[in-house]
Amino acid sequence: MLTQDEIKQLVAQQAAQLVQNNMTVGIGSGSTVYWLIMELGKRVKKGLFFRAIPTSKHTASLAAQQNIALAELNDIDRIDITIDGADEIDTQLQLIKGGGGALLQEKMVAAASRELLILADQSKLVPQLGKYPLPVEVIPFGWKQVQRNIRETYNVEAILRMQDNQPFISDHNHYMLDCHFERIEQPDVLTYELNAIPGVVDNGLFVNMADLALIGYPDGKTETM
Ligand code: ABF
Repeated sequence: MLTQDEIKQLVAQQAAQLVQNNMTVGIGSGSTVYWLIMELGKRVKKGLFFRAIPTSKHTASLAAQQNIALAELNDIDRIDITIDGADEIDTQLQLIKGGGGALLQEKMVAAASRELLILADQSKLVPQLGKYPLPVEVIPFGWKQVQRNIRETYNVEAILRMQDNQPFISDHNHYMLDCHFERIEQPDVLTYELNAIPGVVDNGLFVNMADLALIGYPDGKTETM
């Protein structure tokens, strides 16, 4: 039986084969994408050339270490494919993302892509989104008002993410509220409602964005959905 990390490596190896010469590729963030970057690095060593649009500073740095050419989102027209991880995936391929704190750039890169492929081990599959706390990225100014608004509107805990006893700061200098919805009945409605709250930058619901998910299982099998 494969460990969770071995499953992540397996799906990353398969996904890396989809990248072809001269493509522009969005590269997600997280522990599954780490393996993707390592695989792509091996292919670059053998002569593959593609442009990567990273979704976080961490991904940019890992990709640069693997001699992958980086490009700015502002400098390209469309991204051929973005390959990323997720925190939860439901049966309709709706996602919760942002556990790693990079949801804003991940969503902007995904939105500029012709195709969004999600890589995950089976533990990410859920019948309904919401058990994983939904990250909501907020402007630090007045963040407590946003927290109060979410708590009172939805009767859920909205907890300021901390790191080393300080508020977690995203790549774009925002805070993150992790919102314990438990069950999200209508992701499409919730994403618009949350983003309409003044002070919210974006939230981790990716609705109707993923085209395909490559899921790995402990027995070494993979399936696309
Ligand atoms: C990323 O993948 C983030 O949105 C998410 O938090 C993370 C989780 O996946 P992994 O298990 O690959 O670290 O895209």
